[in-house]
Amino acid sequence: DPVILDTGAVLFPGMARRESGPLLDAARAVVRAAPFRHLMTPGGRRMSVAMTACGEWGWTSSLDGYRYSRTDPRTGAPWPSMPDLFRDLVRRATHEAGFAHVPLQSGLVNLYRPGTRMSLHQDREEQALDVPIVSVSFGVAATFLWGGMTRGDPVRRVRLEHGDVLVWGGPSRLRFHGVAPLAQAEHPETGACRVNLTFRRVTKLA
Ligand code: MD3
Ligand code: FE
Repeated sequence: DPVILDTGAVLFPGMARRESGPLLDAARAVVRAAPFRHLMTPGGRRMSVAMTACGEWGWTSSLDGYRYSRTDPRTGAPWPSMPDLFRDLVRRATHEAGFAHVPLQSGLVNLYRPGTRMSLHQDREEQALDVPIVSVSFGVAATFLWGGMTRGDPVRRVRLEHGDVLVWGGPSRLRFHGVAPLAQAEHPETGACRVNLTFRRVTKLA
């Protein structure tokens, strides 16, 4: 059953667990076409999360800033298309959480190895802040850091497990969030890793 974490933030524990094999296979196909890479932050740091993307728009970062690109900057080719299995899951989660608009323009694939973390940040490069973000977690469980509207606000720790699906909309869309360093652990489907899929709408609603 869904758990309301906060206004607009709905957790569906294990929603993607039954289909994790095919979903992870689809993610591997994306990674074959657009391999994982460690992006640089505008501040000159190498991100410990390895990333790639699928769909119409891919999120990238470099010394020049954060941006969405229609093509993989490594190759100039369009990002791999978004697998139908991803679309179906995102539609289902978005509707069950009660939102009207489904975030299907961008699918980010994040790979966490032991020790990988994501520091507190806001997702605000998108022009459709009224459309929720959907995220899906696989493999080794992580501690998600759920902050407030300013960086210094207190942070809640939420465990994200294999197959968990989260929808973040309304006032939760702009909260600071991050991921604590991944523990050394094993999962039968991903080994020592955690894989996170994050879906967004990038452009303004017509
Ligand atoms: C809450 N990824 O890619 S997913 C990111 O686990 C990102 O890889 C984390 O933060 C990860 O930007 C968290 C869950 C998530 C994604 C976006 C959010 C939570 C969010 C945007 C607003 C509020
Ligand atoms: Fe984020």
